[in-house]
Amino acid sequence: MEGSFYQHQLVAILLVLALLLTSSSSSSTKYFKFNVEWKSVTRLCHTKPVLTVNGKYPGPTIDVHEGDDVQIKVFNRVSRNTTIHWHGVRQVRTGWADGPAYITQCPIGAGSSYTYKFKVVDQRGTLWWHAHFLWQRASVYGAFIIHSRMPFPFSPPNPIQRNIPPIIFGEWWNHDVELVEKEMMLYGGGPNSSDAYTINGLPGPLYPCSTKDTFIQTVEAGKTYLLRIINAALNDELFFAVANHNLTVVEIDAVYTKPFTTSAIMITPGQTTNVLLTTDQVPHNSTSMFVMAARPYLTSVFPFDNSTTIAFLKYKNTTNNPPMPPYTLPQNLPPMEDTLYATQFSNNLKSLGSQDYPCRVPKKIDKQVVTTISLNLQDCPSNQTCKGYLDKRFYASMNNQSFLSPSTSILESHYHKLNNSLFTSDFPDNPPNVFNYTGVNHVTENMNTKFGTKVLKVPFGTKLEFVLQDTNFLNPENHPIHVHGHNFFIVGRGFGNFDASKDPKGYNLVDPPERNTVAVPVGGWAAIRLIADNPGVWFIHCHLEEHTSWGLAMGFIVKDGEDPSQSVIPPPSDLPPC
Ligand SMILES: *[C@@H]1O[C@H](CO)[C@@H](O)[C@H](O)[C@H]1NC(C)=O
Ligand SMILES: *[C@@H]1O[C@H](CO)[C@@H](O)[C@H](O)[C@H]1NC(C)=O
Ligand SMILES: *[C@@H]1O[C@H](CO)[C@@H](O)[C@H](O)[C@H]1NC(C)=O
Ligand SMILES: *[C@@H]1O[C@H](CO)[C@@H](O)[C@H](O)[C@H]1NC(C)=O
Ligand SMILES: *[C@@H]1O[C@H](CO)[C@@H](O)[C@H](O)[C@H]1NC(C)=O
Ligand SMILES: *[C@@H]1O[C@H](CO)[C@@H](O)[C@H](O)[C@H]1NC(C)=O
Ligand SMILES: *[C@@H]1O[C@H](CO)[C@@H](O)[C@H](O)[C@H]1NC(C)=O
Ligand SMILES: *[C@@H]1O[C@H](CO)[C@@H](O)[C@H](O)[C@H]1NC(C)=O
Ligand SMILES: *[C@@H]1O[C@H](CO)[C@@H](O)[C@H](O)[C@H]1NC(C)=O
Ligand SMILES: *[C@@H]1O[C@H](CO)[C@@H](O)[C@H](O)[C@H]1NC(C)=O
Ligand SMILES: [Cu+2]
Repeated sequence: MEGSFYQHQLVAILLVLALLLTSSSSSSTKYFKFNVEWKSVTRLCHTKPVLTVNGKYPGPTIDVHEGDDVQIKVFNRVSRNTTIHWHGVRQVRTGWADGPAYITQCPIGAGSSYTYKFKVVDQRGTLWWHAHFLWQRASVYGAFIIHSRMPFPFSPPNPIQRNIPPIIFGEWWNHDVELVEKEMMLYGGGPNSSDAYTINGLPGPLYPCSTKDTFIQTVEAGKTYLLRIINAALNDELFFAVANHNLTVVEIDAVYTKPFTTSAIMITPGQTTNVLLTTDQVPHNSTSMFVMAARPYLTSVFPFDNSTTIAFLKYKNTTNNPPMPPYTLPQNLPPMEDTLYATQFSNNLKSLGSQDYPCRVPKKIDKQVVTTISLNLQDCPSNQTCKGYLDKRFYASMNNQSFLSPSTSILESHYHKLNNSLFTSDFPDNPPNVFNYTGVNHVTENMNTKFGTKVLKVPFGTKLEFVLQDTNFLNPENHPIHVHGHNFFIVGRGFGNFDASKDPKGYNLVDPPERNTVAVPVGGWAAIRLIADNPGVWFIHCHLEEHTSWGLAMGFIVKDGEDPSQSVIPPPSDLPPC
């Protein structure tokens, strides 16, 4: 009797212990404080006030675990409005915490604060955060790392070294970025190009007065490192390569991929890519530091920053003679116009699709929306001089709609069922005019757009396909289209015009890549599928900031479902007012 009592007690204690252990290893709430503040920063011998979080450029890294509740108190200490977006975090039912100004919230005013509260569900890997107000993300950005609670599904020969900083690409302007944007919108021309690309905020030694501002990553020989790569540049897609080292892609946008080894990657603004790098070189005095380089993947004929940023991978325990100019770029870095490379790279991306991480691509759809993504030329107001092409001004559109930001939050309007004509739910399902989208280069014909705040509204659970069709208006370009609140599957891509009778036959419905930002091929199309299972108001837009400013965007409303668990949660009490 006694023995069995003790046994029961022991079992009970063990159970309690087990519960404690599981609960401590499952979810918890992680708190962060973000102060948005100015910081004087010098690069390329130019000193200017830079908008930062906590005085850091780039901003602090957020580390959380899968399943965690996250609370980030953002205190706005500058005389500007601001918001922060947690790029790629799905925000299930918590659209209030998504961040795009006037889509899901009014901005956080000067001297005010707002606490973003959300849960990180069924995502693991590297994402990032950035300001989502005007062009503030030029300097207000950082990594958002979600640590998995499950073992890494790949086992390279060496144990994986994870604790090295992410590699974040950005752009630096010697002058005030706010003015660059203002000037662009005022005169209708293209924006001034950045003066440098940066790796972790540092331009590297290929720029004037910049050698001391070079990122150096120290590694040990014979190991395998996980590099978390983020493109936070405003307006440029980038190629990235490391001299003498191949990269094995294992994850994109916080979703595992089938591993594939490549000599370089292409990454658009908005995307993240995790790669494994094995330090298998035999370092000696003259090559103990290897050049890591990023430069644009270019599809635009307009002026742009065509420079190259470099950093170094430095093997430990070598003489480490500092590398001397001239620096040799990695031979494996693709040329800037290498669309073939970019295409092959994108074609190699596949979902892992394992038992633990199944690929949940919708095999059938309920609705298809075909939309052009286009640059436009708008006639210049008669009292103005415009600096776009042919004395007109640039705009951009989806299905010939240039998105105008409303003056209060669409999510609030939708949630409270306000009839304040803030937006209309009639985003066209198809291009209003059918023409040869990628045929002759349209430059002089009527290239105007319509202006408005149009959203696509679908019932909860809709299995949706978007066909994103580039056009030759002005200049075909590779556009990185980002969807908030949902990941999607890239089931097809191609050049020329999407052919509804032929192209769906070639779709990959087995292991298409899953991500939150797709590079739509230059002069081509991409078909993406998603399940609209996250109720709320979401922004869909080009992640080239200049194109978003010109209106290459739309709203996307997923209605509440029948079940209370399929509805937007009530707004938090500290939601900023307009
Ligand atoms: C943009 O570039 C032009 C030409 O170099 C210059 O005059 C202008 O001041 C620049 N604007 C900004 C905001 O840097
Ligand atoms: C990278 O991979 C390619 C193709 O698999 C191979 O030919 C090359 O030798 C590799 N380079 C390095 C530095 O390992
Ligand atoms: C490396 O440098 C050291 C000291 O400068 C020299 O003694 C050694 O011979 C060099 N080794 C190689 C492989 O160049
Ligand atoms: C970058 O553009 C400038 C101005 O158009 C040009 O002079 C220069 O040669 C270009 N550099 C590269 C590396 O293409
Ligand atoms: C590097 O040098 C340190 C100190 O001399 C030594 O402890 C370590 O084992 C060396 N590492 C490698 C990879 O050689
Ligand atoms: C042009 O005219 C419009 C309408 O009268 C006015 O709002 C705008 O400020 C004027 N723009 C310039 C540059 O003078
Ligand atoms: C919203 O307001 C407009 C204009 O006042 C009106 O025409 C429309 O019927 C209203 N819609 C609803 C759903 O109340
Ligand atoms: C579109 O224009 C291109 C280039 O002129 C041509 O090759 C193609 O056949 C045209 N497509 C259609 C559907 O007319
Ligand atoms: C877009 O809308 C404008 C303004 O109504 C119109 O002039 C133009 O023809 C339309 N373009 C296309 C491609 O539908
Ligand atoms: C900040 O946003 C509020 C709400 O939209 C607006 O009323 C105010 O004018 C903005 N202030 C600045 C400095 O842009
Ligand atoms: Cu774009």
